[in-house]
Amino acid sequence: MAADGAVTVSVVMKDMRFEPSVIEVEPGTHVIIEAKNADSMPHDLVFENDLSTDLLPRDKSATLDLGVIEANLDGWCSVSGHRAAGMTLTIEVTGGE
Ligand SMILES: [Cu+2]
Repeated sequence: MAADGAVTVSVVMKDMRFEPSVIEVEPGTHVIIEAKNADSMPHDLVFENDLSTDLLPRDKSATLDLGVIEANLDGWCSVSGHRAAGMTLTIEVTGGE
């Protein structure tokens, strides 16, 4: 954990999946995603709040600061067909209290 309590989560893009595909956090958690593409094709990571990584070629990484998470947040790969194929990532807020 960083000084402000930020949690950095490593996510790997591989075989048309995000691993992990669900990240559970307590409400109010500052989440930073470190995404790495370990697949042979390019991928990106886009969230419903419009935050996104660049399109990442193989072996490239990107850091995405999602800020403080208070509610579930859906993400996906915006490359055509990938979301439908299951390339999704959900930040899931747990009970917390
Ligand atoms: Cu993709």
